[in-house]
Amino acid sequence: MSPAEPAPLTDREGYYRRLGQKNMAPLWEVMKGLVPNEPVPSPAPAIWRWNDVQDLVMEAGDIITAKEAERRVLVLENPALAGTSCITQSLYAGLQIILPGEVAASHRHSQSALRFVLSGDGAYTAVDGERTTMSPGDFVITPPWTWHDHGNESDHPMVWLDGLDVPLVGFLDAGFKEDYPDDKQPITRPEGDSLARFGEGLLPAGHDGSSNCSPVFNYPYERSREALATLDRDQERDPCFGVRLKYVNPVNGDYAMPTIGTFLQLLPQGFTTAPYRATDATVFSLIEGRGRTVIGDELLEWGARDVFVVPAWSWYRHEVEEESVLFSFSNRPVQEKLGLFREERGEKTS
Ligand code: 1HN
Repeated sequence: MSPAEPAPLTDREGYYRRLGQKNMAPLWEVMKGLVPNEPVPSPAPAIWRWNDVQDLVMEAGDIITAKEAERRVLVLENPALAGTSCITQSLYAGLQIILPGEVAASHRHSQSALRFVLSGDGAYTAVDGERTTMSPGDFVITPPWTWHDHGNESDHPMVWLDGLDVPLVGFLDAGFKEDYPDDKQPITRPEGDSLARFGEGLLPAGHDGSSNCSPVFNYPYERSREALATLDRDQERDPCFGVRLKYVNPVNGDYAMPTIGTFLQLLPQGFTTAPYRATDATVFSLIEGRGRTVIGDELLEWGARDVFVVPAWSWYRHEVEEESVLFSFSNRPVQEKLGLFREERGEKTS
């Protein structure tokens, strides 16, 4: 047999077995899967409609206390990633419910977390010594390794969307967690302190600290909604995004958190976005409006408080029935910093 001829298959199998015994494997059998020509996303498009899940979310309040659960959350698990607690390959999402009088005890972890309030008014999150009272549409962050607890001193349940980089941190084997000795951490600054210091287009004179997380930890919907409405008046709408704003760290203009990028966008009534795809699988949540998103040949109809996910590198467009405001998050900051992020715009279809 000349050296150029491939070995018979049976010989290969025996060879592969002997490789396996030495913890080795032939790259040529797996290389196409390891290095695809373009992303082959494993998550599927999926939607959790508020009307479908609201009763189950409320029922969780009868099933377990916030104290026993530590966090009473229903994980939004991508149907193509069953059993992994992932909504995308790198992100976790869940719906958290906190009932009147409850406290979700203070802890901290390496994972970054965001809340986007869907329903209820008046519960609070405390982050590193300051409380913020939350309302629907508010975007709240919990930077890595900051103490945080939640409480509800209002007289109705509050539900919010949690987004965390749990799968990413797990992949890196870099996660730590610690419980605070008491349920509530001590409050050392008055409510509104960080917004006054950092959230008014001003910085404390002499401020020279820089951090990869925003010192603002609640971006109230009232303000961001008004900004969108003002900008929409001049009708300068991006064909793919309508009017879209990025939540930023006011100290350096970067994303509010290092691993999760967040946006808020307004899509006017009757607007259809131009096709778009990007390497960051994205979770969307509606705070107001009604419409649908077409992802490849899938169609997701959505309304207020629904949550849906668009996989990476999948063409999609939004078609808007009623003026809509969409919150979204993805791992885009990570991809940008690693030089991996790519996006592509298609032709406008209407
Ligand atoms: C967490 O700490 C919270 O603090 C919510 O509210 C959801 C999911 C996984 C891991 C930690 C919270 C979480 C979480």
